Amino acid sequence: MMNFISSFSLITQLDPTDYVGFSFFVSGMAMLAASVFFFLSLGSFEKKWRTSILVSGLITFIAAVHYFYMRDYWAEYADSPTFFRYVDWVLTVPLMCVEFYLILKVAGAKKSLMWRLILFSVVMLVTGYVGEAINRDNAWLWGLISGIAYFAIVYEIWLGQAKKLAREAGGAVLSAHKVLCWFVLVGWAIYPVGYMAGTPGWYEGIFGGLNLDVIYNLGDAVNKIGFGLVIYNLAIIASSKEVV
Ligand SMILES: *C/C=C(C)/C=C/C=C(C)/C=C/C1=C(C)CCCC1(C)C
Repeated sequence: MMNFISSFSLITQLDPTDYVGFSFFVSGMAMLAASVFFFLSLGSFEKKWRTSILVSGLITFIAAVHYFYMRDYWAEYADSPTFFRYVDWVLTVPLMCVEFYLILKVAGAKKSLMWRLILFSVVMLVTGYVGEAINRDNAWLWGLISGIAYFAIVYEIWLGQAKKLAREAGGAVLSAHKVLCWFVLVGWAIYPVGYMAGTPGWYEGIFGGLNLDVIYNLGDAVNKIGFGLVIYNLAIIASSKEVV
């Protein structure tokens, strides 16, 4: 009977022992819950913080929608949904760059800072996609270029203009900026590990035993929800003081 039903059903069954599929499932649910949380909290903040919270919710919501699709893709084909993974990232990572700009606006951040971060992030992702999907034989080289763009982002926020603005803003903005910087340096470093686990190269012996999708799914949940919560916390503190 079960087989009869599943042969006609529109969705493929996710095997409960399939831990990769499970990580897609859990990550998607966590991201959906976070979106509901951010959207419903919108009313409790002063106007100037609402855009930041809205963007936090959009980041997790865009990811959740992609995760539901990627979960089914995995269940159906037992293959990495590489294309949709990168579509998700190319929408959400620039939005994370926008978050830096939004919180630093109080110190006079210019749009050029935002566009610079977005440009670096797009270079990082496009070259990563080429290495993973198009030119896998040279994955190490594309990964290296991608890594340089990643470090350009790290430099900009840790030591560059963004850091200077955060220092000028001081207080809760500076603290939030610091935590976001750690997310980018440590949390985002999860991704190159996933990349090395899933592409051919000299590093295969080191990371080859790990599963690319599990690592990416973990990274997304930690970073997207974590980023949102840092912004949420900042908005709470700033709204209650009515200054900053
Ligand atoms: C929500 C999604 C996020 C925060 C995705 C971040 C992705 C990265 C930081 C990816 C970085 C990569 C490298 C630094 C080198 C290898 C290729 C990538 C694209 C995996």
